[in-house]
This record gives sequence, structure tokens and C-alpha cells, in this order.
Amino acid sequence: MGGNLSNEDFFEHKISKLILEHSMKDWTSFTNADVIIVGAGPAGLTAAKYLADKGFKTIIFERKLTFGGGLGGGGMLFHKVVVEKEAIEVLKDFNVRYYETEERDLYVVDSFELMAKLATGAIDSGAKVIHGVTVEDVIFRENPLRITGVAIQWTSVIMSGLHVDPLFIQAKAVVDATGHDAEVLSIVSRKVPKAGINLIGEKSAMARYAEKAVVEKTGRVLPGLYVAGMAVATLYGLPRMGPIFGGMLLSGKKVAEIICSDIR
Ligand code: 48F
Repeated sequence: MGGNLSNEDFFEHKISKLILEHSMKDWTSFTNADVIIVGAGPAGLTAAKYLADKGFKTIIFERKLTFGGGLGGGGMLFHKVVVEKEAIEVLKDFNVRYYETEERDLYVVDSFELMAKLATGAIDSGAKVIHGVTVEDVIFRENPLRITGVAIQWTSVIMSGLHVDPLFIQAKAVVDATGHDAEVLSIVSRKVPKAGINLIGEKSAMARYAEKAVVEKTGRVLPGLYVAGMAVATLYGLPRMGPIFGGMLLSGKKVAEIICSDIR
């Protein structure tokens, strides 16, 4: 073999170059964001849209290679979820179709549509979703105590068991939207004892009450650290609600409003 090599013989490296250059452009612009949201479930995606709509540089880190969190499974894999009338305003903002039922204050939504449109809404508003990345720690400052960012790692590195140091990303606000495990709050409770965070743990189902309480308790946990979605229930010992999602949407919206007024 041998002979002259043409441009076409050296094509594949261009694919790599374009991916690496453009990824790095994104990554370097986000090492310092306004808001970091941990988890691309319903609460995190909803919060991201409303924050990005207000012009805040918002980044979501999602551990998995997908989005939607617990939404994807609908109710026991049936592809519908229920949403209360109080959350219809959010469905409208995301252009999600909803269907009336014989229960006057309850609507039914296709779980796949909800999950896809929440993600599209967040992205179209300018939020950046980076998937395959796990938040494994926070950054903090003392006197006064404040959370100023997170430590991140490729999920695949964590799964491999390799010992690799993380990278740091800083922001004015970090939102724990990690769902039932409240992972960021759990890290802070162990590693920043001065924060005095004590996760009570979610309780058994009491759906109506849980839906209201989760929104009421959504908000700032300490300077720089906020909680939304099911992580609220884990922090404050609220009941679970199962596949009714108005509370998750309204919690995401509320945390965005609180952050907007805190960091503007
Ligand atoms: O669990 P998830 O959907 O949380 P949510 O937005 O909604 C809860 C409901 O789905 C449901 C419910 C309400 O009816 O009971 O469970 O509060 O989404 C959380 C997302 O966070 C990701 C996880 O993969 C999921 O997509 N996640 C969790 N921990 C981390 C993380 C982490 N440390 N780093 C990055 N992503």
C-alpha cells in the first residue's frame, strides 16, 4: 500500500475536533454560573426555565444520560401522570397538553410529553443541561457560612471506581433538585456540620397534603443553597405523593422566584 493521502483520508479527526472545541467553549463559559441546578427531574427543569427566562446563567448537572427523573416511569410504568389545577399555569408556560377528568381539580398529562417539554422549555429559555455528570460535593465558605458551588465528576468515572479528582463549578445559588435522596443536602449535612442540616426523611403517602407542603417548604436552606422538589420532603420529613406532579412543577417555579429575588 502507500500512495498519496487525500483530505478525505483525514476526515474523522475533524469530528473529534469540532466536538472537543465546542464542548470546551460551553464548559469554560459555565465554570462560573449564576445558578447550578442539580438534577434534571421535573423540579429542576421547571426551575431552570424560569431562571433562564429572567436572564440568569443557569446550568443543570444531571447524573444520567437522560432527563425527566421520576417522570419517565409515569405511574407504575403507565404513561400518564396527574396534575392539579393550581399547576396548569406551568403546563401552559411549557406548552404541555392536559386533559380534563371527572375530578374537577385534577388533570391528566402524558408523562413522556411532560418530560420532553419540560426539557425543551428549559433549553429553549437558555439553560444548559450537561448530562452524565454527578455532583459529588459542594464548595463552602465560613463567616458567614455560604455554599458557593459544587464539585463535579463524570458519572462513568464514579461507576468505574477510579480515584479521580473532580472539577469545581461556582455559582451564586445551588439548587438541590435531586429527588428522594436529597443528595446535595445529604453531602452538606455530613461534610459541613456547621450548616446544621438534618435530613428527617420522607414519610409514607398522603398525597394532597404532601403536594401543598412540598411547595410551602421549598426555598433557601442556607445562603447559596436551595431545595426544590422531592428533596424538600426528604429534608423536612413530609409525606410522599406518588405520580401526581403539580407540586414538583410549582416547587420548581417557586425556587426560581426566590433565587431571582435573592441574587438579582
Ligand atoms: O427524582 P427526580 O424526578 O426529582 P424531582 O424533580 O421529582 C420527583 C418526582 O420525579 C417523583 C415524585 C413526585 O411525584 O415522587 O419522584 O424532585 O429527579 C432528580 C434527578 O436528579 C438526578 C437524578 O438522576 C434525577 O434525574 N440526580 C440525583 N442525584 C444527582 C443527580 C447528583 N448527585 N448529581 C447529578 N444528578
